[in-house]
Amino acid sequence: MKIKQIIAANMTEALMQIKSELGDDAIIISSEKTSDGKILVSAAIDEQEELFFDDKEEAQTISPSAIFEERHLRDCLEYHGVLDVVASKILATARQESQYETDKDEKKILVKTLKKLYAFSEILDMRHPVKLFMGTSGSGKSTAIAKVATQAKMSKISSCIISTDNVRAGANKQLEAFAEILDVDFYFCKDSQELSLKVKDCKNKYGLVLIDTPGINPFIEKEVKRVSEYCQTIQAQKILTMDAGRNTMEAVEIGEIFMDIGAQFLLPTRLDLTRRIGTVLSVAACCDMGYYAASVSSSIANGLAEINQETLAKLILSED
Ligand SMILES: Nc1nc2c(ncn2[C@@H]2O[C@H](COP(=O)(O)OP(=O)(O)OP(=O)(O)O)[C@@H](O)[C@H]2O)c(=O)[nH]1
Ligand SMILES: [Mg+2]
Repeated sequence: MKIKQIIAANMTEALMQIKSELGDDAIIISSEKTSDGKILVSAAIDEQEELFFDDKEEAQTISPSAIFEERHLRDCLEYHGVLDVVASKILATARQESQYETDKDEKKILVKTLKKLYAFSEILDMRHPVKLFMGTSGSGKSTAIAKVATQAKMSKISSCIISTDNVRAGANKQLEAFAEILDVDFYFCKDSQELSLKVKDCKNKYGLVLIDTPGINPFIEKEVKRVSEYCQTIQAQKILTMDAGRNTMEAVEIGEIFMDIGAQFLLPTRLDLTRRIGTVLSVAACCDMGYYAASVSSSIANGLAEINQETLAKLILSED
């Protein structure tokens, strides 16, 4: 990434200089007034292929009067290890949002920013009664499903669990045992045809239909194809479980593979073992996924934690 600082009489002049020196793809990192009333703008150009951020939006609409003290937020994003392109997008959107906030309160601006950038789902969103969970092996699919079934039960919503995992020995036994404890009906489908029929039937009988899929290695085409077939066959809210502590670039690469087969929402797991949420923020942004919920314990009784713009802002700012 190439970074350049420019001092100009006003923002329009600064933007023109940035454009001519760094080109159309430059991203504004910060802007502040100097003691002699000029404007100091830092801009960067990412030499890697940009994942999705279009800074032209900002260049046209940012107002010089909308300066918010963004240093702390920038430090927080760096601490969490958020990918540069995602951090730039968050900061640029925060600058846009700060134009409408008279008190320039960092938390308020961040909450609005996150609301604008990300989609958030409720755990028991009944508009999507069929929920399919996918992810790499051991990423927490079955645990998450058992937690959702528990939460549904507590809210007096009937649910059933369908397993399609015929790969790992004992995988069904474990989930079946959970289902028995929870007093939730459990079914097994060996292929997408069976699954399609079962889902049709279950949709009429239960409030929620929770589908578990085999844990896959996303770099093995044959394994991806298996889950892709399930995704294509049924209409469902498709949720990717992902260990929040994974390496960020690796996680984005994996996220993109799951996005290609239909994953729409991210369910970060093992957040209890993670202090930095750069992976979570980067995967959702780069793979265009909303947040479903977070898993913060291995204990099923603890349920999933809701993720929304407020809880996410709190995590980013590392507030207790
Ligand atoms: N600490 C912690 N452990 C978790 C969490 N979620 C799941 N686990 C643990 O991670 C392990 C794997 O979880 P599973 O739910 O079996 O993962 P899976 O994706 O269904 O695994 P496969 O079916 O083998 O692909 C288990 O030991 C869980 O108890 C979490 O949020 N926090
Ligand atoms: Mg499992």
